[in-house]
Amino acid sequence: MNAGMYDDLDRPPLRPAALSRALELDGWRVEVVPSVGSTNAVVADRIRAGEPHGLVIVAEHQTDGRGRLDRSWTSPPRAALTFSVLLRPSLEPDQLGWVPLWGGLAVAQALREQAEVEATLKWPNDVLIGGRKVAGLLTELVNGAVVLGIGLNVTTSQDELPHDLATSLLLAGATSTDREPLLKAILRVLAGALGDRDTSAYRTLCSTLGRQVRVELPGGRCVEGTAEAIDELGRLVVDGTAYAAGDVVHLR
Ligand code: BT5
Repeated sequence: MNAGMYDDLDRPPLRPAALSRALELDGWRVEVVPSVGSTNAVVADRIRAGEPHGLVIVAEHQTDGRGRLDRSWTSPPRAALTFSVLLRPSLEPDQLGWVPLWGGLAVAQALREQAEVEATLKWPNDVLIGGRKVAGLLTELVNGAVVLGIGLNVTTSQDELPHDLATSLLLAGATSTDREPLLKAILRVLAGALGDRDTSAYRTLCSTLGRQVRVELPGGRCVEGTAEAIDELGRLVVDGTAYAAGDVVHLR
């Protein structure tokens, strides 16, 4: 498919006033911006300026979308939901590692509910449909507050995606590709997940558990083995050793 086939009818803009009215009731303050470098960077600046919990910055387009480890996140205008949430949760220190996992869980559960797709999670928080990545999350800590950045491919075509292991809701046959209800569902489920602090729902949707995996560790070292568990800190346990960060490849 060619990107030029998509026009405003296929990718309608978000309606900022309606969205922020609807989400205000749940305690979120939503701002929609037409174009920005990275929504995570905007929220980080707002944290430094003292902004309280609950701000959500949504960009119709990002010119410098960021992934983890200095990688980038790319998406054509209005084809995706790209947004960052400012969280100031009062957590026990051992719950901090769960925040990114609860973020991924919220996206997966909202997609199951709202778009009727079999979304699962690749540890720590890639959201997959049929083994392909539909959403990625970038969590950053800034002055003790959390920036939870979410990129969800909605109507992106295969040509517009960076590789074959990426997908979008449209490509995966979702029953809805309407970004407003999707965003509302994600934020509603996220508020619930942060409130419940339940660690079992994540394990249920985590397709990494029980798999043979390769973990590419931050220093460049790799380990291979069986993903046995998620421990109480949210770390992935592979053959008896717990890892707090890394890129996981599902081997089979
Ligand atoms: C992630 O990084 O998956 C985190 C992505 C977070 C993006 C959101 S958008 C809103 C907020 N503001 C930001 O600036 N960022 C957040 P990582 O696991 O490192 O994956 C990055 C890799 O995924 C890249 O190296 C590409 O190979 C691939 N990639 C890039 N764009 C993609 C897309 N649209 N869909 C699927 N994969 C993509």
